[in-house]
Amino acid sequence: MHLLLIALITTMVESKSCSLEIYATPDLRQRVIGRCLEFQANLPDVFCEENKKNCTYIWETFSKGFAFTDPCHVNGSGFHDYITATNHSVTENKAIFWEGVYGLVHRYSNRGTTKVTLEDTMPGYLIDSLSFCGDNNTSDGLAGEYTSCPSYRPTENCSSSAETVFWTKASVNFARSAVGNIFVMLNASQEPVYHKGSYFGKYELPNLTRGKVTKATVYIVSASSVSKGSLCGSESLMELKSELAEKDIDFECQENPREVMFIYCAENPSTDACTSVLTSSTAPSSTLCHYHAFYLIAILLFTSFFFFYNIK
Ligand SMILES: *[C@@H]1O[C@H](CO)[C@@H](O)[C@H](O)[C@H]1NC(C)=O
Ligand SMILES: *[C@@H]1O[C@H](CO)[C@@H](O)[C@H](O)[C@H]1NC(C)=O
Ligand SMILES: *[C@@H]1O[C@H](CO)[C@@H](O)[C@H](O)[C@H]1NC(C)=O
Ligand SMILES: *[C@@H]1O[C@H](CO)[C@@H](O)[C@H](O)[C@H]1NC(C)=O
Ligand SMILES: *[C@@H]1O[C@H](CO)[C@@H](O)[C@H](O)[C@H]1NC(C)=O
Ligand SMILES: *[C@@H]1O[C@H](CO)[C@@H](O)[C@H](O)[C@H]1NC(C)=O
Ligand SMILES: *[C@@H]1O[C@H](CO)[C@@H](O)[C@H](O)[C@H]1NC(C)=O
Ligand SMILES: CC(=O)N[C@H]1CO[C@H](CO)[C@@H](O)[C@@H]1O
Repeated sequence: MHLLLIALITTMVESKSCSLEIYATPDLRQRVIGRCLEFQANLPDVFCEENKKNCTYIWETFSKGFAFTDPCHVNGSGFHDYITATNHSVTENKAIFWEGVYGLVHRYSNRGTTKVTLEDTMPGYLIDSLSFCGDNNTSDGLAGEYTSCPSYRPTENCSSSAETVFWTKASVNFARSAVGNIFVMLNASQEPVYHKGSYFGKYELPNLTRGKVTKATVYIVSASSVSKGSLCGSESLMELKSELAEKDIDFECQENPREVMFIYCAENPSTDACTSVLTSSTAPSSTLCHYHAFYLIAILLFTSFFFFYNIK
């Protein structure tokens, strides 16, 4: 019964979310305030009683950034107070930038545990995947449930939508917060793999701080198995390397790194890249198994010896 209900709800939700995708997110205020409460509740050590941020105030700083604005002509300075209100430092050596790998990079970052994406920080977490824009024809100045909003991806006719301007500001702020080694996850199917016009190329890389960021490790993820150097040595990656060098940032590049592929392959086990990762991993892990077995047997013998000795 329960299973049937869950299956029913899932199909309802799935079929509905597709048709609503282009529309402004309903209940935007409640969702942002709810996420703000949840973000702080998940980090009780950081947001202890005296450090608690006012979520109503945060919502106000966010919504005033685009309320009553023309959907395609939003002034970025409107989000300044929101960024200031939610801003926090990012743990050294943990910032990860990305393009074209939304699901994978967030499963890998594991809500800021393994690495920290913009969407794991407070400014990004509260707004992640929401669709919003202004409207002069509503009482609060925000687009209602059945109004469509221009995407976060800038287009020729709509280069300054609320979402584009918001994510630009948030990306610039995130890049400025990065310290130490940074990581960049890119998708091998995108042409070129590193694109100068992407959010990373256009807003994040130029705003990394020289001297504060010392090294960039690029992870390129491909569904097919990669011959060594074919992606890391490509023209666009060489361009990225030289752009980083201008900021004295060392460049390292890895194709289908194992720590990322184990997560990717859990969901895509039959892709070429995954069959080779799983095969190549047997050598070191089997040695490990031998050691484990050895210790287990030793411990078993030892404990059983004492067990029998005590009975006597
Ligand atoms: C939180 O912010 C709202 C809106 O700015 C304000 O009305 C309210 O008094 C603030 N609450 C606290 C506890 O400071
Ligand atoms: C919306 O209304 C505000 C205030 O009334 C006005 O300044 C602004 O130009 C209007 N925008 C559009 C797109 O009509
Ligand atoms: C954006 O707002 C700031 C401050 O209100 C103002 O100085 C600037 O001229 C505005 N920019 C545009 C493009 O309207
Ligand atoms: C955000 O926090 C970082 C790190 O603490 C700091 O360097 C930066 O100046 C802050 N930015 C704003 C807009 O407050
Ligand atoms: C890489 O991009 C392709 C094409 O857009 C997409 O199908 C694939 O899911 C992406 N890979 C990852 C790991 O997100
Ligand atoms: C909103 O727009 C509709 C049609 O464009 C118009 O009929 C209505 O009066 C407007 N409402 C307000 C509050 O301006
Ligand atoms: C942009 O606007 C122009 C003129 O209104 C139109 O011809 C063109 O198709 C639009 N381009 C896009 C990508 O929507
Ligand atoms: C401080 C700084 O370098 N800001 C830059 C961030 O990136 C954008 C886009 O390249 C530049 O316009 C800013 O000047």
